Amino acid sequence: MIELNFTEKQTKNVSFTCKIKRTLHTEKSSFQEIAVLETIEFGKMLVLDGTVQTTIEDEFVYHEMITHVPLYTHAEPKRILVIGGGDGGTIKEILKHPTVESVELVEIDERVVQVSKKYLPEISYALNDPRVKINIRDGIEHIKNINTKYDIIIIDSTDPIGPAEGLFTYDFYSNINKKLTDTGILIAQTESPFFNKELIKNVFKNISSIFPIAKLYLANIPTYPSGLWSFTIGSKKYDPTVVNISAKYDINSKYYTKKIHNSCFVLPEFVKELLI
Ligand code: AG3
Repeated sequence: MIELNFTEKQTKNVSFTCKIKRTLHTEKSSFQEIAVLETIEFGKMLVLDGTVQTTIEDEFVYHEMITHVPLYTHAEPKRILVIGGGDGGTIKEILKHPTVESVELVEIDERVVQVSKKYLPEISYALNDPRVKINIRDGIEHIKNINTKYDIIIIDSTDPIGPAEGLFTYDFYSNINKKLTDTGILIAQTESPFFNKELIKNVFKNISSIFPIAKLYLANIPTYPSGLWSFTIGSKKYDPTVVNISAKYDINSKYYTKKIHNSCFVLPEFVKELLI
């Protein structure tokens, strides 16, 4: 029997391999190499430039955690902007919140949206919701040029190499700060505390120098490098660790719970050390 495998080289010295049934799609867009694979353990998997973005089996951890922590922290999230996230997984979680009136997705690569719509409807279905506006544009340019303000801005980016590099910079966060309302919240995916220590340190330093409240939280995502993943919040008013969420509406989720909202901010010592 022929055995097919996909391998992501997570670092120079560590690789992640999983057995696949077949390749559903590959192409080279103007920005990156896009692939959809059918894996045995994780179901369909979206791969950009050789790195795992999301899979049917574990997408819920990342998409719930990048969304529900900031949206439950805010008293009344109405207008949301997602930068990146062309697969639509974050959008599907945002729309579970009854206060949300509009969501804008700013994705640089139109092909990621189209491929996700075609091959990953389980994740991308909410992209067709009437509350969602899709803008195919560079997030950095968008943030500089818009006149609207948002309650929450979510940076659902790829790794800080290639098209997403500029999405991890001081200037970008500071421009985002200007496009948030007075009670606004920024949330960014910030990689692995095992493999991206310098990045986490820098991002946290930058976000804490721009926002009065900065916090980092963790979740377990099996298909991402090291499995332990971080998210960083910058908030103008609401502190995600003290807000009383127990009184709030309930939503359907598989990873996020109100208890996890509080516990995800409890950090191991080696992670805490990155934040000083
Ligand atoms: N964005 C974060 C993916 C980072 C994974 N890194 C890696 N495999 N080296 C996910 C986008 C999902 N909407």
